[in-house]
Order: sequence, then structure tokens, then C-alpha cells
Amino acid sequence: MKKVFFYITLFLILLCFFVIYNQTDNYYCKYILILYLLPVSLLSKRPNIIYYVTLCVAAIVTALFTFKFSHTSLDISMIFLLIIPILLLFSTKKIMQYPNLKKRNNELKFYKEELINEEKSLVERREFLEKKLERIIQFYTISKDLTKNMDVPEDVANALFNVLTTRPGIDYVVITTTNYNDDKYSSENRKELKILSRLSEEKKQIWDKMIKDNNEISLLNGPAIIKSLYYIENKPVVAWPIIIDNKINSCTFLVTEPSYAQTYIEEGEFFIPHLKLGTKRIILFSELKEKARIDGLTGLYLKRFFLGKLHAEIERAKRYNTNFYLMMLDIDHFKNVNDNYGHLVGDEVLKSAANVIKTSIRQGDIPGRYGGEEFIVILPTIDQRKTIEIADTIRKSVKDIVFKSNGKTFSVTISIGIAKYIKDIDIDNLIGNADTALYQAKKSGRDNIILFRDDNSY
Ligand code: GH3
Ligand code: MG
Ligand code: MG
Repeated sequence: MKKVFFYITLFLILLCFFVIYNQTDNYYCKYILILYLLPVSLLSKRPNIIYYVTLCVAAIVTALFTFKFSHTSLDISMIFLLIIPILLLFSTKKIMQYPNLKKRNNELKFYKEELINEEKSLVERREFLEKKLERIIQFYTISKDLTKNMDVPEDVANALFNVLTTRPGIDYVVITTTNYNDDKYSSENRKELKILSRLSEEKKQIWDKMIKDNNEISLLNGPAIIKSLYYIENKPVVAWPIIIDNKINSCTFLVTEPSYAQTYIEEGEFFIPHLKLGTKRIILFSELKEKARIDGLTGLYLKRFFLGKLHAEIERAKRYNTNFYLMMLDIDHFKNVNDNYGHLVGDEVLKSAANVIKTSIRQGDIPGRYGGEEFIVILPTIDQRKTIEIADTIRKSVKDIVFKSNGKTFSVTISIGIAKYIKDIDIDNLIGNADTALYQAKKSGRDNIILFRDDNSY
């Protein structure tokens, strides 16, 4: 393009020259016009041999032709011929440099391309890192969430759920847990904490059933694709089991797009230790809380916590119009045990009596240590006959225990007072009724069970 422009310019200069030349008859003007080619030949910015030679040849030929080989024509020729070697020298220098420039230009072009490619790959890398950063931030958020305010397994499930809702390629998620005390994780004893579904109701139910009925999870020891559900519906199911004390405590199932399966196995490797830590904290915390509620000597609920339970039971009975029984138990002449055998032996007696109470009551009954050698039990949803039956089992069992101290054997008896919850009674009156019945049991000769009667007809 530049070359074409150059030739056009050259052509136009020569055309102008010859047009003006033809317009004039004056020799002097022609002389000036020919000489005028000299500065014109020097005007070129880029030294070019063709440009100089063409203009010089044009000037010399015109001079020779115009002045018919006279002195003037020879003078002009000489001027132009003299200038050519000078200009040639100057242009040759430039021309000599020209191939180098061309080479340099090519090199620069190559560098430019290289730079463009490098920039492209840098942009790609940056985008990749940005995505990675986004994931790391999400991971950081969950790991932070998992280390705070975790009271119940639902809190762990919520923290995980919040992250999974933002992750791509997931169609369906079920976060399940099982009781820490359960023997093993199975489809029967697991509880669903959270479900994330991006499927139609019909598909959701299919997956729900397939995941629920699958017990392969009990064989897993880390994040994996469940083989027996492999690519059903063209989707893999990735499981994240949380194993605590060699038992699966909870498990998250992710139905993913096939291309995301490996990603979620890898993410499982990251998330599981955090989920495990969160779950462990909850277990530990609930164990600690439980310990704070329990009397160290007898293993029964402490009075303060027990009263809370009794309060709740009264509220429940009020709301659902149900009944329950309250049982108060007091070891007879316990002071004598302490006096005769010492406090340590007395403690053993308290422990044994508490064990008898724990093993004689039903699951769901709530036993507490009410005072020194006084115990108390809430017996929900029960009739009078069964209540007395339980009380009598306790009474007999306590009496049957043979204690040994310093080669001597002895046994103790227990007195029991029972009160039934009656509509609209408050907590103090209910306890008062059980206490009155206990007092009557003591009064009637101890080792006895008395049911509270409103008419005092004991
Ligand atoms: P009653 O048949 O009328 O109930 O007579 P009692 O001797 O059992 O009743 P009393 O209230 O006179 O005595 C209760 C004793 O229980 C007094 C106290 O020293 C003892 N005691 C309270 N708490 C503990 C304990 O934790 N360990 C031991 N070894 N003794 C305790
Ligand atoms: Mg006593
Ligand atoms: Mg007492």
C-alpha cells in the first residue's frame, strides 16, 4: 500500500514537472524548473534510491534535451550527477539498515503476537483463579459457620445447605442424620434434615425413594459415588458420609450432573472434615449439657433441671388434657446408715437406690434427685395400677439389696408417696401432694407406698 502511494507521488511529481515544463517556452524558466527538481528530490522523508535516481535522470535528460548538450545542460547534469553519489551514500546507509529494520519489525510482530497470547492466557488464568477464589470463599464461609453457634445437627445441615444452594451441577440433595447413640446408620433410623431439589415433583419422589431404600452407604468410608445407584436417570449420586467413632453419624446425598461427580467427590474431601468437626462439637456439647443436668453421685437429673421437666409436663398435660403421676421416694432412717457405717457407705446406698429407680421405671419416665436421700419421678401417660406396680417394684428391690460394711451386712427400706396430676394444679401443690403422701407413708410405719388423697382419708 505504501509502495503504491510512493509510485503515485513520484508519478505526480514528474507529471507536474512535465506539464509546467511544456507550458513554458522561456529557457531561463526551464532552467529554474529543472533545478527545482533538486530540492524536490531531497524532500522524501524515507530515503529511496528509486526516487532520487528517477528525479535526477528526469532532470538530466530534460536538461540535455532542452539545452542541446550546451554548457548549461552539462552544468545541470553535473549538479545532479554530483548530488547522486552524495545522496546514494546517504540512502545506502539507510538502505543497509533497512533489512535489519524489516527483521526487527518481524521480531516485534512476533513479540506482539506472543504478548497477545500471553495476555489471553493470563485472562483465562485470572478467570480460573476468580472461580477458585469464589469456591474458597464459600468453603471458608462454611468452615466458619461450622465453628460457631452449632447446637443441634440441624445447624450443621443448614450451614451445608446454604453453601450447596449456590453450587452448580446439583439436581437434588438430601442431608440426613442419625442419632449418635444408634447402633448404625440405616435407611430405617436416619432422619432427613434438609432437602434441596431442582427437580420436578415426580422426579424428586423417584430420587427420594431410591436414596431412602439404599443401604450401600453403610459400606462407605469417604466421599464416593454410590455404585448401586450408578447413573440411574443418567445422573450419579455422590455420598458424603460423616463417620464418628467408626460409625456413620450422618450422610449427604448429592444427585449431580455426570460431569460434576468428580468435583463433588473432591469437595466432599474438603467439606467432610469440617462437617465432622461441627457434628463432634454438637455431640460433645450435648454430652456436656447433659452432664451439667445430672447429679454426679446418682446419675439422676438435678432438682433444678427436674423441676423444668415437671413444669413442661404440667403444661403438656394442660394442653392435651392428659394425666401423669408424680412419685416421691425417701430412704428410711438414712441418717442411721451414715451414723453407723459412715458417709461413704451412705453414698453407696444412695447410688444403689438410684440404680433401682432407674432400672424399674419405663423409658420416658423422668427420675430426679430431689434432696439428700429423696428422689422424685415423673411418670407420664400411665394409670394408677401401673404406677403403684412400679413403686412396689422399687420398694421391694431396695429392700432386697444387701449392703456390706466392715464385715457387717445391712439393708434399707424406702417410703414412697404418689400424687396424680389433677387439672389446673400448679407445680408447688403437685409436689406438696406427693410430699404429703410420702409423709403419710413414713407415718404409717415406713417401707410403704401411699397415694395422695384429697380427703385425707389415708
Ligand atoms: P426418715 O426415715 O424420716 O427419712 O429419716 P432419715 O434419717 O432418712 O431422714 P433425715 O432427714 O433425718 O436424714 C437424712 C440424712 O441424709 C441426713 C444427711 O446427712 C444425709 N444425707 C443427705 N445427703 C447425703 C449424701 O449425699 N450422702 C450421704 N452419705 N448422706 C446424705
Ligand atoms: Mg429419709
Ligand atoms: Mg429425707
